[in-house]
Amino acid sequence: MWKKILSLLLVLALALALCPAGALAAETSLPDALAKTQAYLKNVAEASAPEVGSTYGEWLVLGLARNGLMDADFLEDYYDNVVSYVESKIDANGRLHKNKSTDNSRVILALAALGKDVTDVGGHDLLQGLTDTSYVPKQGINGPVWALIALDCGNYAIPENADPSKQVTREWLIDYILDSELNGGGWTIGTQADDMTPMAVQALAPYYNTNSQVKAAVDRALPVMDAMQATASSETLAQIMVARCALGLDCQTVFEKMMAYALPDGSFKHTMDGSGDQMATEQAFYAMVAYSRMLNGKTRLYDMTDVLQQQYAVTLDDRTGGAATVTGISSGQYAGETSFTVSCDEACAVAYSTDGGKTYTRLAATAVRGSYRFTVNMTANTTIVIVKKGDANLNGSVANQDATIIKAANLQKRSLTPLEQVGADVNGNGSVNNQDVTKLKAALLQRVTLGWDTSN
Ligand SMILES: [Ca+2]
Ligand SMILES: [Ca+2]
Repeated sequence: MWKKILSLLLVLALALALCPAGALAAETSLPDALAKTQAYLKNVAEASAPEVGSTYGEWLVLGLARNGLMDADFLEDYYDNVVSYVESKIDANGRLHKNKSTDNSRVILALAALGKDVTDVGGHDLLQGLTDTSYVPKQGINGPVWALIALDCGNYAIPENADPSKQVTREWLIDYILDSELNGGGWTIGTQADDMTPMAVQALAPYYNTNSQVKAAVDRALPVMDAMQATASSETLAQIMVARCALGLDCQTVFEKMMAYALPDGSFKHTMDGSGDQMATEQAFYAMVAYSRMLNGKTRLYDMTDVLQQQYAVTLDDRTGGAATVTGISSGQYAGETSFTVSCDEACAVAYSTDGGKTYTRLAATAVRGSYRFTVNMTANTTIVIVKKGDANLNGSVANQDATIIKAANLQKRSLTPLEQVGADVNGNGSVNNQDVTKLKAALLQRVTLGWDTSN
């Protein structure tokens, strides 16, 4: 109680010293405000680890992670809480809630911000819950808006829906949002433009420069958001800040307005005559993070590819002893959907593994005059391996020894590792048997030429 009165007196003294009223808030710099609110939220999270929920959960974690705090113990505790939550809630369609697809989207955003694999959360793929056009908009425009933000945050490929006629695509989500626009611009979950307006702009921002309908709708929303500011809560101002920053527009004016809701302890009020509010504080914080990221040339608040690039880097493992030249992909780059070309002076096979080498999938190539082109979509840690066809012991050369090894394997006198099987499958039909020995021997006697694995 005394502490509260003392802090109130302190605020009063500062306010009197820095008249006129409001000047205190407006003069707080972004770095100072960020540091103060981060300290406040970190204390909250340290007192009790965040859990899945619309407060004390994903938004808290996302804000801290996007401001660079990635290694606190409570973040690992949060991840454990998410895994337990997912295991207890998720249904056969990958949905965390029977009506609200935003639950999947919100958790995806927080996990992506932490660099976690959203396609394997305790063995569940959270993207799967966002694939059905009859489910995603069940709660209204909120669903498609946050589904698009979540799918784009890691540039994720959308998994297949069981019913192809209900397959969610990015185009479908964009069209849904565009079709929901209010007359005169903006979006709502009620009857007039509300926080859905800046949220829809956040979702559409990545398409602003490439889709003229998106650009027109966003341009209509900008004056709507300006008009909203006069009567906005701190949360609405926070959403407008995130939307403007996503478009690379000035956020200083909105930031200064939002700072009028800041309290000396780093928390934020929801309304001017209210008291510190957790939801308002979390939103104000990530809005400031969005602004700070823009000023520092970092990716958008909801563009987590900067984190995922490090987490889901490709490893390129060339076992051809220098015979292969690879272009379009290199070790350490973010996978996603990637096309690359391999030129090899002998017949080679290209395979990839996403489970640390336990299994390999062979990639079919499209021939491009002397080199071969591959396209693969990778969402988790992926190793791409290039081996010479017939090189069963993976030493970079194809010799009689390899034929002997394959023969021994066929007689079950020797086992082949999954990667050795890629080299040993000389005819590329997916299995290793005597045909491969015969073909390899013929090739060694130069009676046949080994071919590439091609798609035709
Ligand atoms: Ca060999
Ligand atoms: Ca074979």
